[in-house]
Amino acid sequence: MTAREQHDRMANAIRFLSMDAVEKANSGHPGLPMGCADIATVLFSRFLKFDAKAPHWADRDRFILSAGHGSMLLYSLLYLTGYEDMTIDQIKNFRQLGSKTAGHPEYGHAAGIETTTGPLGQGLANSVGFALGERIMNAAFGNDLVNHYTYVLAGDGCLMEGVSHEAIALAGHLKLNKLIVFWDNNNISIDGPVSLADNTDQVARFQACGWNASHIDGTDPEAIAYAIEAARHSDKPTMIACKTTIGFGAPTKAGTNKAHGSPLGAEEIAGARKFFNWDSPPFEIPADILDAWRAIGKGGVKARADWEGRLANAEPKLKAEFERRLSGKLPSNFDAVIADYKKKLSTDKPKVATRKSSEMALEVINGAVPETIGGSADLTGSNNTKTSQTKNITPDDYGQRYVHYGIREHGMAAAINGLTLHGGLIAYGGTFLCFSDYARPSMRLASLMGIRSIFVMTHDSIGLGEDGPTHQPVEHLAALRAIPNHNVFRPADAVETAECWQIALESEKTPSTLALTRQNLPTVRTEHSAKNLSSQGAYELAAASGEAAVTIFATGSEVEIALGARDLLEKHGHPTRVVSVPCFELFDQQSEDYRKKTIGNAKIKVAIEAGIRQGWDHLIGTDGIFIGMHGFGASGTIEQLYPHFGITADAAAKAVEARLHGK
Ligand SMILES: Cc1ncc(C[n+]2csc(CCOP(=O)(O)OP(=O)(O)O)c2C)c(N)n1
Repeated sequence: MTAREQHDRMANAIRFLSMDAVEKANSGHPGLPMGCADIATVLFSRFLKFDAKAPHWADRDRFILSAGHGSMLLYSLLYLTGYEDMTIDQIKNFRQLGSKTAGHPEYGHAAGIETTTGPLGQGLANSVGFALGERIMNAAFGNDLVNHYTYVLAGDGCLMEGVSHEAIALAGHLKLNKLIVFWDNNNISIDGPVSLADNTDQVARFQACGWNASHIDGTDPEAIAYAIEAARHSDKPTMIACKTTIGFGAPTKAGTNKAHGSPLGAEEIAGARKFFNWDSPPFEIPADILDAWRAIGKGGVKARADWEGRLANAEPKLKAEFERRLSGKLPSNFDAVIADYKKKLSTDKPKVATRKSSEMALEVINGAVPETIGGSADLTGSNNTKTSQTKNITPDDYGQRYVHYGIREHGMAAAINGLTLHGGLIAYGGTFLCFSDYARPSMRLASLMGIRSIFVMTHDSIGLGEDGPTHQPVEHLAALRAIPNHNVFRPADAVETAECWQIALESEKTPSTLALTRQNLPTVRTEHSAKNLSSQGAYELAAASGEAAVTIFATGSEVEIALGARDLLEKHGHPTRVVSVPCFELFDQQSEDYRKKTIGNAKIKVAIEAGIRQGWDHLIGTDGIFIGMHGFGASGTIEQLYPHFGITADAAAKAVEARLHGK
């Protein structure tokens, strides 16, 4: 058999596993794997550094299928190369409940799936974080331990999504030359030809963003190999525009949108079997071809063993630090550092905005945790995300710890996910809470994947003042709380802010958003507690003088208002307690006993939060009093806005008294 024949048969193994799995599932996308099988075969057989039996090897090359609808391409590759998670039964159970072969690749389902893709553009945008993570880790640990490529397969959809532009501009700016993107340039998307909606010269676009980019025939193994080889020696990121045919080999559906999102049908598959001269039944791969693929799966064994040798011989401190960072565990003195810092805060009682408290906490954290990588989407001075330890990462110096993401909230959040998924790093990035909307698709995926991405969202209410309603978040806390597995923190003072940061860093499987104020707030936690009270989600901050008639729940800046309302009510003879609620999600995870005790039996329950009511009824009941926002904010000073919207201690006390007096 010639080398070309061997290549073709190996590529056809991907094609038939994909066609047959989609057919059996009666759902899925056969077109992409059929069109891109040559690209994948060349990449995996000749370039990708990996060992299928050690899928978590830290220095493996990463392969990201950004066009997640073509998931069968990835699943086929994982099966063929011998990843233990990916058995032939998993392939047969494509898209069935409980299988590892979900409709779109899901991080954590099977080793070898580096990130969850499906929402188009995300994988490409994640890859910027992966490639940057590689450079950062390389700068910290050297070529011997960290030296790998990030390969991405993206479709027309990924390139049409807006996030792609943020991602490629950032990658070009940072000169991430070990990032190599294949564009499946097949001219087809779901509605039909791409020309229905797009005529962008993608090669020119990537070039304009500082990439190498060129066109190749994506079905010619030598052209593919030549392009990859050139990309690996480039000083810029590379985009290879691969001309392919969607559903290649399907007699009538190839090259049309009919090969995109549904099974090909028995007749079409029979035609493809003829076309490729493939006579194996579904899910059976000829032994010589499976052997050849399995050999590729073992191709990286020596490279991995050599790497393990280098790690074993590395300077012991460096080795220990490398291993600690990759394990995701914080330095052993971390808790003590935070405890000391909290003690100091309760004594100093600073009156600062929680965005400033966050910066103060980060100054301590970044000093103790060298793997944090900060950043902001062009609001560094407002988000207070930069500390003395975090100097700018530039193309000339990846050994630093701060990313100026530019005005690219979505690209930033996706890159943060990529940095996190790369391993060895804890990434956080900031913008205004209102613009979490721009980052939300990636924030949601962080939650779905269960990873430790951290989002610093300042200017968290009308308290930001004159910028007005375009910048004043109203529904954002509720909207973020609606995402499963996402801790939304709204700390009330510097102590709670330190506690929330501690929890965010310790939550290895849950992303966090910290909602922080622009305006100054007093320290309300004036008595030191060794315990992290915020970890309970809600706790009694001020007890009532007698049996409580009123409980006021509040978060963030409104805790001060709640304490003011308590003073007024107590003066008027109504025993009132205040419960601070820094995190709904953590409160919901407490024991029923604790929740009952914390919510309490006071006749009147009040919530104060400068956002919408949604979500509060589970604490105050539908008959509780809500002091907050009922629509958009307004432009004015903070001193005007809180009274204007009725969010004051006086208004809260009056509402309670009206209720007490039966009005
Ligand atoms: C953000 C997002 N929007 C829409 C979709 C639905 N969708 C899945 S594939 C696809 C078309 C993608 O076209 P292309 O990238 O050219 O893939 P091909 O048809 O060539 O496989 C669309 C619109 C999605 N998965 N993600």
